[in-house]
Amino acid sequence: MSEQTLTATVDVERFWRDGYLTAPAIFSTGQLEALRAESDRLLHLCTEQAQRYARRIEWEVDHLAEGERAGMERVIRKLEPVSDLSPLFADFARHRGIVEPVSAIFGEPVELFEDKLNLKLPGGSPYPWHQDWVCCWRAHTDQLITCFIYLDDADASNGCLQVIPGSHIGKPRLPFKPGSRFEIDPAYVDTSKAVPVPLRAGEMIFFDAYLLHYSDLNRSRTPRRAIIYTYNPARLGKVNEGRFPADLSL
Ligand SMILES: O=C(O)CCC(=O)C(=O)O
Repeated sequence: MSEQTLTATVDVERFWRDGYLTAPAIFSTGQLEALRAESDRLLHLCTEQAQRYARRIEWEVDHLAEGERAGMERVIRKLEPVSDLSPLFADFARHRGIVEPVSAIFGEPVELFEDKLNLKLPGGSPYPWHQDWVCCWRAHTDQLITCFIYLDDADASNGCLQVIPGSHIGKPRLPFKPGSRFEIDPAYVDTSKAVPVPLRAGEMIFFDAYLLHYSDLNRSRTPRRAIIYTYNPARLGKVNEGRFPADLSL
């Protein structure tokens, strides 16, 4: 695909109006299979050597309601970061089909800020309504755009992303639910405006760091894996290099 074709398909105005934008798959079937195999490899590696990779692992049991934990004791919810463990995921973070739309939205070149692999295997936990900058990135710039690339078909049954269009406008810093440092107070979330964004494997959603988003429990028998890359304008530099943990040697 030529550079012109890639950037021409990006509706920048719509992104800034709605706070998100979906995009067609950029990978071949073979590439998508390679990404799923790489996800399986990392999952196996980190499950087998959970102590060593402890700093990268979020466990499902720490995020599921009590009645939903049976059988999920050793299931990984998220691995973060992965680009230093996986040359393949590091390479895809630089893929033109991802970097160019993000650059088109910012209007300038971009640098990778964060990368993670969200597994959401069957029975996988919800992500309550949150804003990424407010919960997680306050120590950094808020000029951040995330690209979520599904490795599996995602719909309401396996917990596709849901968003509230326009909720990023004005960069609101909504208050947390009492007792949480992640979830936004439900009084500030108009769920009647929520829009599920079902996508096929390989398709992508780009979104702003203030956009309210959510995903439900995976109630299906199929995984809903996603590789997630976040970018900042390159002129700010590599602002989050400290995210790579020293793995424990046992
Ligand atoms: O994987 C998901 O469904 C949501 C992920 C998300 O919002 C996050 O990691 O901040």
